[in-house]
Formats: sequence, structure tokens, C-alpha cells
Amino acid sequence: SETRKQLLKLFTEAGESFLSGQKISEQLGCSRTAVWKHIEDLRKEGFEVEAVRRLGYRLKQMPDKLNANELQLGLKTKRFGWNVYDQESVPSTQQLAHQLAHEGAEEGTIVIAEEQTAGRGRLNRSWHSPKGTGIWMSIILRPSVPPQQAPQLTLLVAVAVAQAIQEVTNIVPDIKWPNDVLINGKKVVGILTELQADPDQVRAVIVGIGMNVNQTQFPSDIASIATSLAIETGRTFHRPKIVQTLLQKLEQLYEQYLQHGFLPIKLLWEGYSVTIGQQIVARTLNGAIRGVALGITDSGTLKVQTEDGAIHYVYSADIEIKKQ
Ligand code: BTX
Repeated sequence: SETRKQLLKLFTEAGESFLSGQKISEQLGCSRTAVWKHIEDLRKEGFEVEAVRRLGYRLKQMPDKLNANELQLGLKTKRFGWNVYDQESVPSTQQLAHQLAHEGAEEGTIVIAEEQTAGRGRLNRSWHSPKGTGIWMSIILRPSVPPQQAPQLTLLVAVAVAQAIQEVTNIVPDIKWPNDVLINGKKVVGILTELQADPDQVRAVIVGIGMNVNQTQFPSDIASIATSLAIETGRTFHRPKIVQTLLQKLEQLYEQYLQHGFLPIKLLWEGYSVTIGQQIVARTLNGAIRGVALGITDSGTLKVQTEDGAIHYVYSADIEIKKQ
């Protein structure tokens, strides 16, 4: 309801300070009893509201739910995240986002779910997306660029994710070309970029982001390669806050990209990269290339030099970094 929204706004603006029942009832234009009832409703939803005699109320903890309400409370973006499809359980947020994009959904629209039952990675690999622990989200972008430039967006998203993790945890994550974000060599985020495009123009980019946040364990088949923010830091995180930070970083970088092109993004990406300068194996659909990763080109392609001195341009691959 509108009153509930206003009440939450008052609480978030007040931050650490208490709001008296009197003040709240004046601001909302309702009785003290009505205020009390609204607070009880919030508590039932999982909000922790502290009440102290003579001081009043303050909000101690918001529920760790990825609902539009929670996501938008205090959201600082201009456009990203203001059109939200929040779902309890979906096969894949990508699927729904594709459909919405086809129907004309505006740029910055997000689809987010507590659980995915058929989350996917690249090449139809599966993405483990258990309930209530991670961030499983797709965002719709509509850049006016030719389809060949779309891989740049994968790198842009990886930088935004890395910046968000850094801000929230103080850990500087690594990016492994093109789409893995790692902490201590293990995957904490996967990014999947898919296109709806005409031959010379992108209509929509559907960016899927899967972030392991509060999991404390993984199924045995990925236990050795996957990690979560909770495992790496020993604490749990409020997911809506991370989504907000992520959307903010994403929007900033995206605006920078539209205005100034890929170069500034490329520089930031290189700062997080663990691939460049390494001895690698790039497994592509056409076979494996072994050599040194020299860098990325201005279009986001990986440049690999093989032993014979030849330079290869890799558009899409899985990268294994050889231990030196
Ligand atoms: P990828 O193909 O690079 O990685 C997939 C591989 O990662 C799997 O084969 C498995 O080995 C490993 N893996 C699976 N689940 C996890 C996990 N939770 N954490 C770490 N490693 C894992 C990466 O693809 C792109 C993933 C995008 C996921 C998002 S979630 C929201 C959106 N919806 C959807 O269906 N996919 C995207």
C-alpha cells in the first residue's frame, strides 16, 4: 500500500535514528494505532523494527527478499531496476527476460528470482541456482550498436560485478576472460550475454547474472570450482543491497560506454583481469589454442600468441590458466 511505502521511506531516511510514533503518524496522516498496525505488518513480513520507550521506532533489518519493494527502496539508479519482475521460482530468468524484450520491455528492466529450476550457463550448461541464497537476475539492455560489439557488454558487466563485490566485501575479485568472476580462483559469478538482433543492429541484449552470495556449500560436481561471498568472507549478505550496488555500477559503466565507447571499460577490465600475460589454453568449438594471452582488443576479443609466434583472435572460448 501507499502508506506502507511511505513508512518504509521514512524509516530508511531516518537511518540509525529513532522516529517517534507521534512523528510517524503526523507524516503519514494516520492515527498512532494505524501506525502501530503497519509496523506489526512489516514485522510479519520479516522486517526487524526496534521499539524503544520514549524514543520511538527504527528499522534494524530488512528482509533478505528480492522483491521489487525491497530492491527499489533507496535505489540510486536513474533507469536500471525501476521495472522489476520478481519471481519466487522460474525455470530461468533469461527465458522470461527474452520474452519481455520481444514484447518491447524498456531498457533497464530486470527479472529476478529466488530460485531457478533450469538456470543455464553458456552452451546450454546448467547453472546451479538454489532458493534464497544467490542473485539470479537478467537485465535488458538496448544499446544502439552492431551485433559484433555485443561481447564488449559481457566485459562491461564483469567489471560492474567486480566493482560491486569490491564495494560490498572489500575483496578485489579477479575476472577471467570473458565472463567469469573469481575469488581465490573459484567462480563466484557467472555472466551470460544473449542477443536479439537484426544483421546490423542490436535490438536487445539480455544479460544474465548469477551470483553466489549466501551459500555455505555446493553440490559435489562444482564444489571444487565454485565459491560464494559467504564462504569467502565468513559472513552473510543482504541480497537486495548487493543488487542495488550492482545496478548502480552497471548503469554508470553503461552510460560511460555509450558516451565514450569501450576504451574506458577496457582499462578497468584490465585492472581486474587474471588472464592477461598468462600461459593459457583456450578451448573453442573449433579446437584448443595454447599460448600466451597478450590482451584484449578494442572490441573485447582475446589475443593469444602461440609458440610459433602466430597471433590468434579468440571470440568465444573457455579459458584454462596454466600454473606457472
Ligand atoms: P558458464 O557456461 O561459463 O559456466 C557454467 C559452468 O559453471 C557449469 O558447467 C558448472 O561447471 C559451473 N557452475 C554451475 N553452477 C554454478 C554456480 N552456481 N557457481 C559456480 N559455478 C557453477 C556462466 O556460464 C553463466 C551463468 C549465468 C547464470 C545466470 S543466473 C540468471 C540468468 N538465468 C539463467 O538461466 N542464467 C543466467
